Amino acid sequence: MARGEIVAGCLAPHPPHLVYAENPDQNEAYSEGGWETLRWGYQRLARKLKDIDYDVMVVFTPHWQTYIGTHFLGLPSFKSKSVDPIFPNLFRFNYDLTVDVELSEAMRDEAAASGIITKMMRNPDFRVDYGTIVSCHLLNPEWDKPIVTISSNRNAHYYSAEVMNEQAAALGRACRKAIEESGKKVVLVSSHSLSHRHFTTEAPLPEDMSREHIYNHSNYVWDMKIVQMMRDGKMKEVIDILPEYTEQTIAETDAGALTWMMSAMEYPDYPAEIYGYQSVIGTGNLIASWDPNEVSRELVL
Ligand code: 2X7
Ligand code: FE2
Repeated sequence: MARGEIVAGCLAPHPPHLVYAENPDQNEAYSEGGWETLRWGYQRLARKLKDIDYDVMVVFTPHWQTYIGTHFLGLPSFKSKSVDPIFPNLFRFNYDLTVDVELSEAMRDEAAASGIITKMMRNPDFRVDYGTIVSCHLLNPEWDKPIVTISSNRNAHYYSAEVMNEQAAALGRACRKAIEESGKKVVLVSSHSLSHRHFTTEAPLPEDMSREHIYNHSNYVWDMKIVQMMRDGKMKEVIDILPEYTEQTIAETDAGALTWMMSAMEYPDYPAEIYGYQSVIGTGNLIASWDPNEVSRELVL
């Protein structure tokens, strides 16, 4: 069997606003659009992924929060309605997705062997979180590939952002090993915003773009620093300063997803592809991709 490989890594933010703005059949709410910079960036990245040969998308999400160990989806399909707890006005999405249980179990086994507490989610009534659904829908609106979701163990809150960084890096190493042994081609998805201070009130029309802007200048400067380091191929350095960045901007990197993905990809030293940056209800959101194949790697923006 050929060695499995990670064929791309995507930073894929999940504000439900982006799905709301697209008006897909699966979502019950109706919008007049909005947040085009991010949506057009997603559309471009989704087109690139169509040209990449891959078997499964593996998503690490901040909105499946587990306090004892890291959990993995463990049934071949999940079907239900996902309602955003903060924005039920925007996101009531009917999903019907398939899971690569074999790869999920292999990653769990490898993580467990490295000393990480783990569990498979085998409850058929489990509701898949909106982070998974938003990122997967925007990267692959056809939903024609199986996924695996990995939960966010809340080390950052129980211990510290430094402990989270170490634990998520260990999980990344274990997942890489499992992927290589599986023989599969895998797209990794790190589902989250960058800076994460957000407004506590919403515009009467949520998609009124005259009301949208970054929460404060400090968050903007930090986000741009991180984007520049990604462009410069300095992912080890980004992960090293992540605890400080996370604290200063209340970044959603607290979940461990970016650390997990970069560790699994062995800290790329080549430039990230940048697809767009825009605020959503004040948070900073970047769409980026790491393409290990230098033939298909592009300078996008
Ligand atoms: O989960 C989110 C988020 N990360 C950013 C913005 C708005 C809503 O939901
Ligand atoms: Fe979020």
